[in-house]
Amino acid sequence: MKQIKNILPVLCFVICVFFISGCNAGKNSGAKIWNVAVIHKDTHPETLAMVKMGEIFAQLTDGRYRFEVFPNELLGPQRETLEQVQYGIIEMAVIGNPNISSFVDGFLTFEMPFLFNDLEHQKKFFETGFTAPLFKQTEKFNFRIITYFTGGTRNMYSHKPIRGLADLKGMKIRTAESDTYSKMMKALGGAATPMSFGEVFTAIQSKVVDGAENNEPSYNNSKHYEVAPYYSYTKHLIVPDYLIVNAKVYNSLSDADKKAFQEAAKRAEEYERELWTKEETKSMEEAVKGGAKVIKDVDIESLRNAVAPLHAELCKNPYIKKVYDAVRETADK
Ligand code: BDP
Repeated sequence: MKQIKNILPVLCFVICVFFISGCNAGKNSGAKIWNVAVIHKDTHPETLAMVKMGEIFAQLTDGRYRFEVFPNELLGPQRETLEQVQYGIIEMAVIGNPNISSFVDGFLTFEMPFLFNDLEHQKKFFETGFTAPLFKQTEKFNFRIITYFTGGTRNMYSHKPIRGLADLKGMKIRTAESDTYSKMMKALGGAATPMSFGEVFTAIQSKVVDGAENNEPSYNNSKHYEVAPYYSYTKHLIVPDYLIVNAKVYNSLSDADKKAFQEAAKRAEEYERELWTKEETKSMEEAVKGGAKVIKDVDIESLRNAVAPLHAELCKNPYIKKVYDAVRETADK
């Protein structure tokens, strides 16, 4: 049994390689193909941004490179696609903060609830360039972070409304796999059940959890409103996603091509943000048509107060504190 467990990831990689080369067969016009994994569907801002980045990079390099974007968890959950990038099986992926913070502590700061005031604050902070040395620290793990993508604001959803702290008592809420989220849910009086994104619908449906938390596009695209119709604006997390690339692959680029790649990434980042707000609105409209009920009168202060000690606890780590202070310095007073 243990042996089967050990060879499973290897088998998955082999299947992925066959799958990818099968998809690329016949399409190669001399361009180098870079494969990109995104867990979201083809119309999600992150997927569209990666398609756009591929077009710009191709343009800037006279068609010497082409991106093949695989949406919908086709290449597996984020943790697996991150490993595929590390091993050079695929070139790039869009990965959530919790998978990165397991390598570099400083990223844990971004998992603190109520850290950023809003998406404008998040943008302002990332524009300072403060994260450049933080991003650099992942290179020793064979991947490089090129840019961040906004992952919107996350809200809780369940079979019942959540209007404040009292409603969360004893609730089991699915979160992404992060210790910080487990501590957050505990501080809120509930419990976190960590699992990968693709497992959430069934977990709510089969009552393994009472609900989950995510931004509007993920709530709508995964049809979570069918099993958790109350979407409550708790606004507890604003967490970035990142575009990562295999370090060797990136370093193999000439200086001019690196510049083109960075330029294409910058434009993709702006494009994703541009699409985001419209996508939030459209997603909620669709979810409401599908039966979702929007709860706006949430006592956010009761949640903010309950998780305040978590900030102090995490800031005991000097590096996390340094990132935390930099984030708070960019907040509108
Ligand atoms: C999505 C994020 C993705 C997370 C996912 C989740 O874009 O990075 O992995 O939520 O909750 O909104 O697992």
